[in-house]
Amino acid sequence: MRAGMIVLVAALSAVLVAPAGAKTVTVMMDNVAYVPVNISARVGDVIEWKNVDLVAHTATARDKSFDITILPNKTRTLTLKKAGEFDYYCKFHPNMTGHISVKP
Ligand SMILES: [Cu+2]
Repeated sequence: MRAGMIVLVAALSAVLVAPAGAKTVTVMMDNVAYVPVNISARVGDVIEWKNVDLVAHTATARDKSFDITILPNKTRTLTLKKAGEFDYYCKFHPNMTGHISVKP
């Protein structure tokens, strides 16, 4: 119970310190593809991958800066911490590729 409260407070704090203007960009994982393939965002923004397929996917950066597994019917998020160009792919379906352009 106490641990649950601490997690909740931490989550609320994270929301409160999010920079003004931060946005969430949604990428669907649909039919073994990222939709859209190319997205652009800014540092502080959140990428939200929504897996609507019946199989698990990953969002794995070529430069290993992130590696997230998204189970079927699940959504996972990543807060962008650094600017740059990030190519990523799914470890289970190497033909499944995407790109995130992150501006400062
Ligand atoms: Cu996949």
